[in-house]
Amino acid sequence: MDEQGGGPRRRRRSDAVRAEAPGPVPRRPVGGVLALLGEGPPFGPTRPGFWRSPLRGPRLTSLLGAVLLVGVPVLFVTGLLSYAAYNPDLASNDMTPDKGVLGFYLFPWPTDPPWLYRLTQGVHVTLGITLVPVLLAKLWSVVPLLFRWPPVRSLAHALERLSVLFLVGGALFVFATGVLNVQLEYVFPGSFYPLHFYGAWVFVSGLVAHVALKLPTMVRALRGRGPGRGPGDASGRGRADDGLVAPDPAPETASRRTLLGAVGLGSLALLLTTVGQSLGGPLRRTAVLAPHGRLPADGADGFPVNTTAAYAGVTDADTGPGWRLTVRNGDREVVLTREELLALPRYRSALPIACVEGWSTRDLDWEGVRLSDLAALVGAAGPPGVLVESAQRSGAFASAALRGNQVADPRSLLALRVNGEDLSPDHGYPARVIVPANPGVHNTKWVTRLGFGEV
Ligand SMILES: Nc1nc2c(c(=O)[nH]1)N[C@H]1C(S)=C(S)[C@@H](COP(=O)(O)O)O[C@H]1N2
Ligand SMILES: [Mo]
Repeated sequence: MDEQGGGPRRRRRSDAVRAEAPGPVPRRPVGGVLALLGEGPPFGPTRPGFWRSPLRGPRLTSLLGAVLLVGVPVLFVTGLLSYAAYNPDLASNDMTPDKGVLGFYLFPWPTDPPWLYRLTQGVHVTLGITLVPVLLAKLWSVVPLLFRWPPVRSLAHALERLSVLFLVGGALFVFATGVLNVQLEYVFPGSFYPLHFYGAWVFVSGLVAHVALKLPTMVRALRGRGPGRGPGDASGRGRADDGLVAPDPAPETASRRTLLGAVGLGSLALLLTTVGQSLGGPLRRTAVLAPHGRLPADGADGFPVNTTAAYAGVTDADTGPGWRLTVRNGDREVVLTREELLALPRYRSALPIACVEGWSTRDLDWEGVRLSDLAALVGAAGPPGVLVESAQRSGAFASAALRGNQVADPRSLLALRVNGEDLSPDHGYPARVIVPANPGVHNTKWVTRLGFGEV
């Protein structure tokens, strides 16, 4: 390895200063601090000779970048849609009260098509997990730039590096929080939603700046012209002046094609061990990397359980014969037993459950009382939105607000039965909400109270 690093350059600079010594004290050029940094001694990974993989170069980086350039916008859009699906402008649903202008695009989440959230969130989680190897390979391909000396060469360069900080920091943060949320529960200080939401905006603003700066280089490298494949460089590794190509490469032990193949295989493996949680059926068992999207050991009602009654602190006393449903609209209040609910007109809806974690079910056969009928029971015309409360005493999922269009949809039920049987305790017995296209988390289980107009 090149132990001399930037030695000669440093010597030359001090010579220049000495030559001027007899005259007036030399003024540093614009950006004295920047110049000072430039005189720092390259050491360790800041030496150009430190990074020696012959695979790095504009073409590898551009190929990986192109994949991310297609994938990340899909992740961003489906992520924003997921946020909109929570109807956060209903105050009781808002997990990011400081979102400010970042909520500019919010719109009332529709109930059609009923599989909408199943699709958008399935794509979001599956694609995010699948892209992890591509992201890591992309970061590996540019890591020498992180240590390039001098760290800052000009104001423009400083701004570019700041955008890269947003980009890389944001990307690592968003991917890490996303994966952790799917794999574990409640590992976050506060809530996952604001972290992931704000992180995504930081990531994407860095990405926009980065693409604006790098797109021409990427296109040139992919077309096989420019620094990507200069004359006399049939390898496509590019000329050594872009900071990606090792000036002193180690002997090649694997080709760039092998590296790309390994990344692709890694992504494929992640895809195949994740996507079953969204496709369901026999494939659900293949979702070994999606712990919550698999069937519980007892196979309760044949579909996954998000939170068990025990975990939610809901006891038999809460849901036994003493259970009552309170339906309220202003001063009007009706209290019903489960028998009285069962005696109301009952309807059936074929609807899936689709969790923010990406898992979802086929259409299940729900049976229960229409939310719009319960609104009418207490004279709530419109109908207005409703605040749904459960027997669960704490936690963000103990209650959720639904919008008027969700209450009005004739397929929206306070479900009492599923797939021909009474709800199991873990699926929300005695009564739970099911609304088309609703994120799973708002299909509240163990419902005890419906407050119409209280959103
Ligand atoms: N009261 C209450 N309702 C809840 C939850 C909860 O934790 N508490 N989890 C929600 C989430 S995140 C999902 S995905 C669905 C899952 O429904 P299931 O467990 O019946 O499959 O229930 C929702 N209803
Ligand atoms: Mo969920």
